[in-house]
Amino acid sequence: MTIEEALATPSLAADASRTRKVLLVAPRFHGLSFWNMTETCEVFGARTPAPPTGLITVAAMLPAHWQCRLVDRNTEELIDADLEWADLVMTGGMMPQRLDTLAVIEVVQAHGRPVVVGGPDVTSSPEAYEGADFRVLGEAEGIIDEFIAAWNSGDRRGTFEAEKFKADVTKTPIPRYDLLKRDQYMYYGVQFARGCPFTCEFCDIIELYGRVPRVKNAEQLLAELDRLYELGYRGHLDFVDDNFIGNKKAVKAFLPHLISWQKEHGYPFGFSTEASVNLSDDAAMLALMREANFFTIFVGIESPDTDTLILMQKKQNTRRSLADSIHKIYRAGMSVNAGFIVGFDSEKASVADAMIELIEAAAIPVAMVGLLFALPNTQLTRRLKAEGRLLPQEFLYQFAELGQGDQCAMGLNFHTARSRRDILADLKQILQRVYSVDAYYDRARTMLGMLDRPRQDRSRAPEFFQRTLGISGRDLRLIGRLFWRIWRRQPEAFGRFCRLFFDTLKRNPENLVGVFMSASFYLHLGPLARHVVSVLEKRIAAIPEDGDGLEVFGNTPVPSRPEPEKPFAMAS
Ligand code: B12
Ligand code: SF4
Repeated sequence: MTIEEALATPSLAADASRTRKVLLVAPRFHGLSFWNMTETCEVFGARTPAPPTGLITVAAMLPAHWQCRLVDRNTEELIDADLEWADLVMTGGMMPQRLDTLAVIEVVQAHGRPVVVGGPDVTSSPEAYEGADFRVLGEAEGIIDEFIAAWNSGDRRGTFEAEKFKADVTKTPIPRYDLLKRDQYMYYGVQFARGCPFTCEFCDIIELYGRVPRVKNAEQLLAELDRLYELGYRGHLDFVDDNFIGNKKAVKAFLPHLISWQKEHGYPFGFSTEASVNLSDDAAMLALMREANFFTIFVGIESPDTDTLILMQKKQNTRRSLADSIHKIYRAGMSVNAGFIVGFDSEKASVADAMIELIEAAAIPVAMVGLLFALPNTQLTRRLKAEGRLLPQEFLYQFAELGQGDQCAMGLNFHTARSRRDILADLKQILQRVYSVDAYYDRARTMLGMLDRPRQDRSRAPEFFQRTLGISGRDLRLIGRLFWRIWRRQPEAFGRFCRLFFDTLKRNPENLVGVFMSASFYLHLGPLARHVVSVLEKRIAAIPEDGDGLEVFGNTPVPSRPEPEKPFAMAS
């Protein structure tokens, strides 16, 4: 039944016009992770890096007379009173949130409330969420109206599946940023495009959002910025696009509007995003992004080995010097964080030295190096399954029990081509080398030496410190906190940090923000690297000399799903 049909039925029309109270619950991310940036968040006075942009986007699609509230389990507890208030709970997210999503479903149902799940993991693995009352699969724009109509017509169970890649993102409403509590997050997300034109074998983006990037229009995106500005938000905004330059023509048409908006408002926002490395080939794009005030880019480099890049279908990373490409981005004024993966079939021998050399030559301080993980619903997973090499999902839960392995240490959910022990040892060696204090700060210094941040006209900025130093008052307070925290928590890095700070202050004060970012990331990444190394050591020790190469913990190689990391106690 459509909304129009439902409204034509008198009793249902009365029901449809009733206010509903919808509680959105963002599930907690499981375990320690490269991305949860715990220590960095503490410096920023935040509790988690970023808000659940998907859930607040869905909230904006609900009928205007429905009331919404958000509880983010990464920053606060879900209490009885929240559930008693709600008529309906909506939840869901990505894979590392699955255990908590399942726990939320149980608790909500125990309170006699219906629960709707959606988001990338629900879409990729709907079978894991059969217990939910409603499952909404795919992009909500294409399907949420059907759910609303079904709910209004009295249905209390169902699965709704959007047609793939058909959602018209030019109709996506402004996310309900008003539901967020500002101090809980380091940065907010905005989305311009969905989808990526490339076909990397391990990636689920193209399965979830398609290969033809769909973009919002400029007015729509600027209206989102207006809303954030009105709400008083300033500072870091992440374009959560899968590949910001996926549709270059559309982005180049949009960026001049973004630049004008930034100029008119005195540059209240600094942007980050994710882009493929061919960004470095496009001088015009780099110049536009620089002028719009993009300050950092996440790039998937994956491997130093050309054969491996070809096997994973990442041809855009071949036929180039990866280090030179990264340096071009630095010279355009943007720092680079990059992803690297170990464990591909084509690795003939150790890749550790080559990967370390590349990370050092490119001077990438924040390098996310992890084990290959076959995500559900990818070309890689289908191939491994066909080859009989895919391990059951439960295999990985045992590493979660090893003191919360993060996603970097949780990979290899398949029978590897190369010795498993050697792959794990490679990752261990890489992390030990690249995250020593000296190696990290050396890369940060080299990167900052190349980084050419623009000097923007900030005369229209509303805050004094933004006009003079390009730093908001809030950020300035955080700098004091950063010095104190490094002194207390990472005394071994304090000397290197101070030297980098004073050098940059003398040579290029525009780059000071880069110094603070690098140092605050290292507060998290230094200890995280040591933790991951300890998990890898346990994994290596659990491989029997004469076994089939898989880790064995206790008597059962494949244990059942563990309980959620924190017993889901309700606070009243
Ligand atoms: C930003 C982002 C992050 C941020 C997280 C910010 C946050 N707090 O959410 C960071 C950088 C921290 C991150 C990390 C990771 N991420 Co991530 N991330 C993204 C990215 C690029 C954008 C997410 C976003 O905001 N999208 C914008 C919103 C509007 O889209 P959406 O969430 O899909 O929501 C739509 C629908 O899904 C649906 N929907 C969403 N929620 C709900 C709920 C209900 C009830 C309903 C009805 C519908 C619904 O409706 C929305 C509108 O259409 C996505 C890719 C993508 N395009 O979404 C990957 C993605 C979500 N990440 C992914 C992964 C794997 C990870 C990591 C594990 C590893 C990695 N790739 O680095 C880590 C784990 C982090 C951890 N702590 O453990 C996968 C998830 C795959 C899966 N099957 O679950 C994705 C899909 C892509 C990818 N391969 O990287 N990520
Ligand atoms: S370039 Fe990035 S988003 Fe695009 S397919 Fe490859 S890994 Fe996925």
